[in-house]
Amino acid sequence: MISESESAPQLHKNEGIKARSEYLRGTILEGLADFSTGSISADDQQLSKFHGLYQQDDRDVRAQRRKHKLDKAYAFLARICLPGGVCTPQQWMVVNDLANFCAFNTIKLTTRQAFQLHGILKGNLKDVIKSCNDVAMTTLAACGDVNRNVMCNPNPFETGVHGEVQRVVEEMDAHLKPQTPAFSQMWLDGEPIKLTVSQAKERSLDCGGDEMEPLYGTTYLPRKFKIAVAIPPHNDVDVFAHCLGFIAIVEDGKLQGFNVTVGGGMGMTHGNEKTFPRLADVIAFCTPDQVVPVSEKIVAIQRDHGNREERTNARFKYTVERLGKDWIRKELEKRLGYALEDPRKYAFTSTADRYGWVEGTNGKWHLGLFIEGGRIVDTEDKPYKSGMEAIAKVHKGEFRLTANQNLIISNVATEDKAEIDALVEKYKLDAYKTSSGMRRSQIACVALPTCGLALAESERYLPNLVTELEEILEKAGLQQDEIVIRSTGCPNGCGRPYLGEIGLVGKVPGKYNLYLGAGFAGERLNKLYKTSATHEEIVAELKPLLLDYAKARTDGERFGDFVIRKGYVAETTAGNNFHAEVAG
Ligand code: SRM
Ligand code: SF4
Repeated sequence: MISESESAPQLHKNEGIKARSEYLRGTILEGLADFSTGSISADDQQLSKFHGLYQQDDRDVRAQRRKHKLDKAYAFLARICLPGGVCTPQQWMVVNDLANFCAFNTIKLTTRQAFQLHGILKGNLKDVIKSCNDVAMTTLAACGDVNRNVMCNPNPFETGVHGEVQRVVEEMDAHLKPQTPAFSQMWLDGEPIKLTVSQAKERSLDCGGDEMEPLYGTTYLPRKFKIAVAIPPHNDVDVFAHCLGFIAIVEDGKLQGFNVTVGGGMGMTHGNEKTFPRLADVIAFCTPDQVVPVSEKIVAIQRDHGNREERTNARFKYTVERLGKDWIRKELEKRLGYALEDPRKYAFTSTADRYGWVEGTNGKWHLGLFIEGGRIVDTEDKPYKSGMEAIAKVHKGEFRLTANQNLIISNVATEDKAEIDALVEKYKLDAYKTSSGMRRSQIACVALPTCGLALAESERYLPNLVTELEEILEKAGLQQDEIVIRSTGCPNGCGRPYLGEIGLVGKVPGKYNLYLGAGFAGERLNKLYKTSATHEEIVAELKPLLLDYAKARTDGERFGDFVIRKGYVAETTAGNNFHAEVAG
């Protein structure tokens, strides 16, 4: 006979850590006060993520320190949320000044429109969080098993509805923030968290959590949760890579509502067939007023039905895969208490950013800058950090971080354009004018030296690979062609590599799995083309394909479509259970 304890499902240990943490307090503060080490306890490392903090160590000096019997060079990463990537010059200056006190002296613009500061010593964490809160930015829920920074198409120039959509994003972001008082008590001396819109103003009390955490309860979500909002024709947030997505439907210049997408995600584990990237399914249409309730109910569905035993299978994409998209829609409608309409027509053309000056619908101007790897740092030939500081001091509009790790200087009056242009040129921030189409279409995740999960280089590798490929592109006359290339140092997918027309995923130092054939508009995953390829092998594999593409492509044909038409890789179908390890 099976005893009760034998038959009861074994919850993942993180479930216990969350449940015992008193709403995310744990013993983080005690750990930070212990200056005999730069680290905190393993359980607190899990909890600190909910506060936007990751313990890391500088992997470049790991071996050397081990040799000298020294502790690892511990420091923290702080991730700072910016719903829709919108940031004021004042907020930029705060992040800029904080970066001066971090070991790496850099600002990282992330693939989810947030800031990252690497190399913060534990004694400085409170100052970082407090300084951010003073200007209405927070690290709360930038990471952890909760909803994260809500993303939004960052281009306010093409349609008058952008402002409306951004407001919906900010409301949703605020509504889904954890309510724990621990954050304010621990970091802000009890002061309230300042957000762009008032937090949780319409939160229904019956969403199934408890009094302290009405939505999340004591164990929060089984795993991280991500939301993005796209405004067609631009899919520059990669909406199908998200747990929950909203596609704006604009008719006659008016925002009608949004198609709702569920079950996207990128992460997988090498060799584990139960893990795979998945593109989201489009399940329904909702009005602008319904967005916040829909997001709340979907998050609650994942809270109640997500897998809490195996963290590798706990993302919402696996819940959707297991229960089916029709079940999800029915359950969503049951919880909402009303039916949703069927999805409406939409069309995406690209996942790329737009560079250079564009005039907005409001008569103001927006300058899209290319920031390689999203890294704002001063180097001898590219003093980006000083340049952005100089721009932030004079700029009267805002900045917008893009999901491709780039930056838009937004809402510039005609008479101020010349001043911005002069600064952009002075500080060499004008790479968008001279870089090749492939370079401008790249994403590289952070990887080494800070990421503890990196198996290979990414941000420090991809630019060099592109430089070498540029020789081929030049010969082939493809210099200006946007060919989307993305790399990550491991299969977790932080640079959404499975949506690259060319995707590279680190296996071991110096070796990558090479994927080909994603759709240019982000609606088709790529396929594995070659495993464990060295740099030389990657170049050798890509060279004939690029040359063939230059010769044999049809009018307007994208590289990702071409490699499928020519049979180099097989096609994948959007939204299907897709295992990226299975080559065509
Ligand atoms: Fe990520 C973990 C960096 C976007 C999937 N990600 C990490 C950590 C925190 C490593 C860790 O857990 O110790 C990385 C910190 C590296 C460092 O030193 O900075 C890290 N992820 C990043 C960023 C900074 C990459 C970048 O270069 O921009 C992005 C920050 C986004 C943000 O502002 O919130 C980032 N991560 C993503 C994305 C892209 C997206 O969301 O659009 C994904 C794939 C989409 C998805 O979630 O399915 C992604 N990150 C992961 C995963 C795999 C999750 C999974 O489903 O298995 C991990 C590992 C984990 O959670 O266990 C991870
Ligand atoms: Fe680190 Fe892997 Fe994410 Fe790159 S993809 S940042 S290596 S976890």
